[in-house]
Amino acid sequence: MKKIHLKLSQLIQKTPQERDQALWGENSRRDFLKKSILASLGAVAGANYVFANKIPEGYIPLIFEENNETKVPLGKHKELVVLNDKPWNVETPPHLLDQDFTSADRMFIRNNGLLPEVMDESSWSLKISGESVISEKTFSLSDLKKFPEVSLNVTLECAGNGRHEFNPPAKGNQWTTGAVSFAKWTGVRLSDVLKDAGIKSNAVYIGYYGRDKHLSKNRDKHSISRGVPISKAMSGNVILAYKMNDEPIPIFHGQPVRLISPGYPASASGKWVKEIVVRNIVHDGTKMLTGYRVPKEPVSPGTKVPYEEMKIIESMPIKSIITYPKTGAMLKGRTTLSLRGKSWAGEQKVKEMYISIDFGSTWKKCELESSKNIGAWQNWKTKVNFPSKGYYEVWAKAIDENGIGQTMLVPGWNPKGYLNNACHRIAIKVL
Ligand SMILES: Nc1nc2c(c(=O)[nH]1)N[C@H]1C(S)=C(S)[C@@H](COP(=O)(O)O)O[C@H]1N2
Ligand SMILES: [Mo]
Repeated sequence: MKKIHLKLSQLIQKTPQERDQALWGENSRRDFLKKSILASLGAVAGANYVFANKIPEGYIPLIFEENNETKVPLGKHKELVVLNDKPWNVETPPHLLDQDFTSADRMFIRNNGLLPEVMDESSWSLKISGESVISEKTFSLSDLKKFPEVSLNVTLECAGNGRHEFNPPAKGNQWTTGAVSFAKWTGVRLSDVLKDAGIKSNAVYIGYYGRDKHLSKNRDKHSISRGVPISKAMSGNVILAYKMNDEPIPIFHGQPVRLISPGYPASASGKWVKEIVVRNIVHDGTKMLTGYRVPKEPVSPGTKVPYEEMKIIESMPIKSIITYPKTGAMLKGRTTLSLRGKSWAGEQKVKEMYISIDFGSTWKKCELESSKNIGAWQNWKTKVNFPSKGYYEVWAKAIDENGIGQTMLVPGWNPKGYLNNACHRIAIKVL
């Protein structure tokens, strides 16, 4: 279980040493948590845990979690959370994702290298090359715009979203829930462009190269170069986008052209793209072999797994978030609350959405919007009635069209901490 920072001043009058001893001492941790949390409910929450008897053994109510405060990059919403500024890695608190489409100022940033300079659109070009292309070809932006224009509503989620919960911890950005966005992306189908250059029958994968620089500033090194299987590339739902939410793409998100691979880890959606290679092998660009893979078979936490025993992550798993209200909301003088949020399921659709206010004992079905297109998130909403004053948590759970649902707590451990699709939870107090 991850290390919890209790807000001591609000909890019990102990020194930090005594607290650490109590939390991490050999035999007493679980007992301590259970007893002290339940015993000090009044003091901390200022209210009763109405479903205290339903709280799973060892579960730590959200009210004990800490926030951090940081500076955000230019143009970004001040409530975004900066995990790293070299390279920029910035996440979005769930309540800021309540919009229909995530606005540019709220969109999370995941950079592996250094931000490139803003490019003059008239000098931008895209090269199509690789062993499995019939004739290498270069397209200007106006050449590209001659292909039919398409728009897709796409959820982009970093495969490492939720990594902070894995134990033993995985190296890398400690994303909580905020490495996800939803935007309308407009551009042309990658398949139209590839057909124009001509694809050999031995093509198995495509890979992208972007204009961002490697952290070492070595011009021959790429910070990341990933891709998708040729079947996905040719499916018509992978696009070369030049607009985001009907505007030119902002520099942080790939100006002027970005690949969009709906349903896949967002790392397959290359930003600042300058070249697409059509490969006769599974693309072996930077972070294809070593990153974005999970064990083929479940492993016990902490196991070292060689990359050959792992598989490349393709469609992302079922997931959901509560975007309204914000965690910590207080209800004064009423016991009903409208809740809403988003759910998505990689290349699948979300079939059902549920919430629980009693730590997962009972689940209430929510109203769920149908999917706009492959890779789009679906809005959900519901109303809940809280039986009395006190502290509650709302847990949200989505189920995909194959009947696969989210786990309540962290799912299968993997060395790099990918694919944590545990239920999102928020704290509510009814006063
Ligand atoms: N060229 C390039 N493309 C990239 C990246 C990058 O570092 N360089 N990061 C990838 C990863 S890991 C993610 S999660 C998404 C993040 O997209 P965003 O920053 O627009 O939210 O971009 C992907 N595309
Ligand atoms: Mo990512």
